[in-house]
Amino acid sequence: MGIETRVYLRCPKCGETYPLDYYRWLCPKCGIPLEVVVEPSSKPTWDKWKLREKGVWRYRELLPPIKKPVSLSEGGTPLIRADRISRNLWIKFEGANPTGSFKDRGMTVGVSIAAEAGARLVGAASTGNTSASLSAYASRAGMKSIVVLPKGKVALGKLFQAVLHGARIIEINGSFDDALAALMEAARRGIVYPLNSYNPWRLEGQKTIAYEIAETIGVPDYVFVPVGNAGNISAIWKGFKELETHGLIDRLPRMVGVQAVGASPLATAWKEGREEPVWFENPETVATAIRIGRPVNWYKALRAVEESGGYLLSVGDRKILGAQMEIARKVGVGVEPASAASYAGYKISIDEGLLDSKDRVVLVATGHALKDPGIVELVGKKSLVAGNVDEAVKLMSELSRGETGGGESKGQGVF
Ligand code: AN7
Repeated sequence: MGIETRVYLRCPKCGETYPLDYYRWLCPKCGIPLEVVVEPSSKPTWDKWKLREKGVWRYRELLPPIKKPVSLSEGGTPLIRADRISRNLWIKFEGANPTGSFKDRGMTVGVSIAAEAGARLVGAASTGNTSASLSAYASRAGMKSIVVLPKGKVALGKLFQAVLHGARIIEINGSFDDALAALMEAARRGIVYPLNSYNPWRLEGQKTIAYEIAETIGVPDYVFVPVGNAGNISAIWKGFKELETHGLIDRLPRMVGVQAVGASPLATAWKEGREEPVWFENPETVATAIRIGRPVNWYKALRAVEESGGYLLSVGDRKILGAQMEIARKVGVGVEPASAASYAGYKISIDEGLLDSKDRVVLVATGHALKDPGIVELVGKKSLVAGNVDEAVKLMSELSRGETGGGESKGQGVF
């Protein structure tokens, strides 16, 4: 049946290519993660894609060919216009994925590849979301999973998911970067098939974020992405470039990467005009998902930002929490702190004149608010206590008149 899709690996730095190999992650010359190249056997077209069900596999011409994907119907997430903030602002709500984060897009491809590679035990180091996603997809595939987590630093919702789906959990006294070092050593010894950011296959699923944005509203002027290991921003940029290569779009967006101040190896390098990251040995931020000091995909990410004409910046924890609350209250979308970093970065960009209100901007909201319920006190929990039904009714009456201070307006009814 005609020509087959061609899949091989390429070093993003030196350009050297390598034949398809599920166990090769790094360029032997440059020591950085390789990227996957998919040369489709049939021409991808929007018309063809639009006839299919929404989700990652709708775009299968540009994905590694997999006969029977391990899938939970990931992708196809809402792109919500944030009218109450700006008519030119959209939020790509990745919290709507099966396990509540964009990681599912990568994991459907990654676990499918692990199955093709004959793996029975898959593993990942994680700040939380990767472990939640990996454990769910491993269960779906009938595989076992091991996750290595920085002890005491993973948000409760994510830890619960890993427990629920039956992952073997190792909590390491150290940072995410230590967890990753351990996992990759186990992978080198053949103990476990690694589905970490070193593994280029997951990024193939994540690039579909770009396809969905372009399909829904065309190409925006800017895409804001929270950056940890820097895989996602690289994947989204790869996605847009592929659409251009195949004649499906005729321009490209600028990519903006947002890090937390306490974990900003790339944003710091950008600010200081350096070509390599400034490693953070003790990263710290309320946005635990992006509490990463040595981002594995730094090279791809810096190139994505540079090539696209975008920039990197960092935002403080207070701004992240404020942004989280504002999206929740002005848009109705609940996101976890790391995801709110993109909105915090957007606000700073508007204030500093880096963006114009006419620019069309998409914020990638990477994970669901329910992932991290532990910060309820930080967000400022406000509730009133009623001893019985009558008291509760009385409190509501007072609230409606703005008398108890719980309502937004003072002295007026809420309605
Ligand atoms: C909500 O789960 O790295 O820059 O181990 O969970 O591609 O790393 C999570 C990352 C942004 C950063 N937002 O993405 C993990 C992990 C959320 C995240 C990121 C993560 P990358």
